[in-house]
Amino acid sequence: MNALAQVTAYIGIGANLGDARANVQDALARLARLPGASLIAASPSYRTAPIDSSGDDYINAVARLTTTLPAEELLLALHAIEAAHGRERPYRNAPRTLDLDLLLYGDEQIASPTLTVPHPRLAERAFVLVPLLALAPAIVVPGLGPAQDYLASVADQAISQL
Ligand code: A4P
Ligand code: MG
Repeated sequence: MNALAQVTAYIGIGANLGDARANVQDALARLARLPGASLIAASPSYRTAPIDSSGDDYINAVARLTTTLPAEELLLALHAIEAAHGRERPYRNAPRTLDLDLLLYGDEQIASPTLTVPHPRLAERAFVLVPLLALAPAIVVPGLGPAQDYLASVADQAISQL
């Protein structure tokens, strides 16, 4: 019997509507229950100023999973968790109860109509880089190199650990 290959994936979690802290915690609880995935670790939560977005400060965190789900199925599972939080999409970068982004999926580079991995704006955002590096200080982003190398370029973005 072949064991299904386990892939390590990193999920970016963000919320700035409703009880954003609780939404992030609940997202982690739902990720922990996801069939075909195991929640291995979660970063601390951070309060972050909105970037290219409006409304209240965000709460952001990053989770590390191992999963046997193909990347597109994992994305669908993330959408289902967002939907459970009543996520609406009135316009791009609108304030949101919960946003789950697939940041990294093993060392794969994916460019399909519905999925781009690594997440295209990952290295431009302190709200992703800081929690990601808290979980994985030596992480290398396929196509970009060590995530650590991009920290200095986001130093002007306000972020504080809760
Ligand atoms: N999609 C493609 N690739 C991916 C991926 N790797 N992960 C597609 C997730 N989704 C991916 O996403 C739009 C479409 O992108 C999806 O249907 C999926 O097929 P969305 O979640 O509906 O829309 P969005 O969140 O507005 O877009 P996106 O691209 O996730 O926005 P960003 O660039 O992630 O920005 N400021 C702070 N402080 N904290 C935040 O969390 N988040 C954003 C969202 C802006 N500013 C923020 C924060
Ligand atoms: Mg998103």
